[in-house]
Amino acid sequence: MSQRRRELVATSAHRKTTSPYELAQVVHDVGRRAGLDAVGIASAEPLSEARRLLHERKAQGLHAGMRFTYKNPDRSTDPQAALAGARSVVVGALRYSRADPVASGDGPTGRVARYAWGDRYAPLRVALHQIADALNHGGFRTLVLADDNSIVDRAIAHRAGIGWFGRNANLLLPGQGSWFVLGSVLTTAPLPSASAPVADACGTCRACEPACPTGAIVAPGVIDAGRCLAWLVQAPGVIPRQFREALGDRVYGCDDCQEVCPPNRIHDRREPPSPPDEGDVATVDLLEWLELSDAELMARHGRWYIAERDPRHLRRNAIVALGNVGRADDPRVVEALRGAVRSSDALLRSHGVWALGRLGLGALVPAHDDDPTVAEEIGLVRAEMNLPAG
Ligand code: B12
Ligand code: SF4
Ligand code: SF4
Repeated sequence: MSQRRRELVATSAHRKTTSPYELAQVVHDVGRRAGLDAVGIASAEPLSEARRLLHERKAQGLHAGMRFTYKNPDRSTDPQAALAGARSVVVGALRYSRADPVASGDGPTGRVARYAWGDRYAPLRVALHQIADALNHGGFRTLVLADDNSIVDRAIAHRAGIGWFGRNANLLLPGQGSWFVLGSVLTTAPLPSASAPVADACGTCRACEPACPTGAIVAPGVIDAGRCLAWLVQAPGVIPRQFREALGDRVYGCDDCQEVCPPNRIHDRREPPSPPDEGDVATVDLLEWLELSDAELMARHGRWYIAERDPRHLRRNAIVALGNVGRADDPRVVEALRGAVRSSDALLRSHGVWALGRLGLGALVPAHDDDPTVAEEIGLVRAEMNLPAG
């Protein structure tokens, strides 16, 4: 996720005499013409089940310290807290999957999850604003929310009859799968909402559960964020050691539980995804990444959710990926990791020590470090490689 944005669209003075059903039709038409793949309408009553789940998962520690919608569950599940007088929520979904790009470059690369290849929230917002304009024209107030924590998007989309909750927690659209970003227009308009939610269509499928590299799907529809790679690459601080190998070449996001999902596969076979958009970033050159300045990294990837807005977390991810996919006989990889263990930043040093150990280059690991986390990592790597303690 990138940075939070919200916009209040001005109230129009003149309310047109259009029935709620006609207005709902206008909303659907405008949304589809604006490029949305699905449009649904929900009532703006509090999302009491999602609220219960947020509190429950927080109490169980499954949120792993995430803030987002967990920061204030009572607000993020109440549309009226975001827009006083809200009566309906129009939900839009926009497909983000694109065909795999042709690989380029000869260095080790890091993988970016599909939702982050390009900014799909920008066209989503444009489409949602067109819906908002139509409602404003009818004299109603609106608030566009996309990539925002003021509402639990999947829960409101489910209520709007757009899709069902998969066992991997994603919202799947019937016949279309889950490669969608979601956004909403909160409005004071009393629109007719979906008559019934979409029925579960996972059926007997269980494909996503064993496909998760870290066992983060702890129960159907329940993700332990502390194990989910998508969170671990965004979280501040040290990536827990037991998940570093599973991270593989990922530097941002994780798609495994969606890649294996039959509705996604069937859809992509029937309608092959369009080519990547201009500027889409599906992979990054890990060695180049480690050379970039803070400003350059943020200029390239600043719209991503980066812990503390500090690009050191991207470098940390790149170092782990380099440990997983770099080659020990590639002098550029060795030099990059030597640079990491010489860094003034203990976070990078400790992951650099791990990466050297992972590549069997324990002999290059320094004997000592004043920082306790780095010193502990050095001790572990030396023990794993049967090297004498420093
Ligand atoms: C926090 C967050 C994360 C966290 C935690 C994810 C999580 N599952 O909680 C992390 C960083 C790990 C994450 C990862 C991803 N995220 Co995210 N994330 C969010 C965010 C900000 C809040 C989600 C939230 O409130 N969760 C709270 C819990 C209670 O809800 P839930 O886990 O979504 O569970 C729902 C269902 O599973 C269902 N449910 C609950 N119990 C049960 C039981 C059964 C049996 C079943 C079937 C269902 C079910 O109810 C819940 C909703 O009420 C939303 C944006 C937003 N404002 O809503 C995006 C959002 C959910 N993320 C999104 C995306 C794209 C992703 C990733 C695919 C990105 C990636 N490739 O790396 C992964 C997918 C990981 C996964 N399998 O869920 C999209 C999802 C679109 C979709 N089609 O579903 C959203 C909606 C952003 C957006 N606006 O488009 N995300
Ligand atoms: S995003 Fe990756 S780590 Fe998270 S639940 Fe899905 S497969 Fe597991
Ligand atoms: S992989 Fe199967 S069980 Fe998992 S979400 Fe997709 S259809 Fe449902």
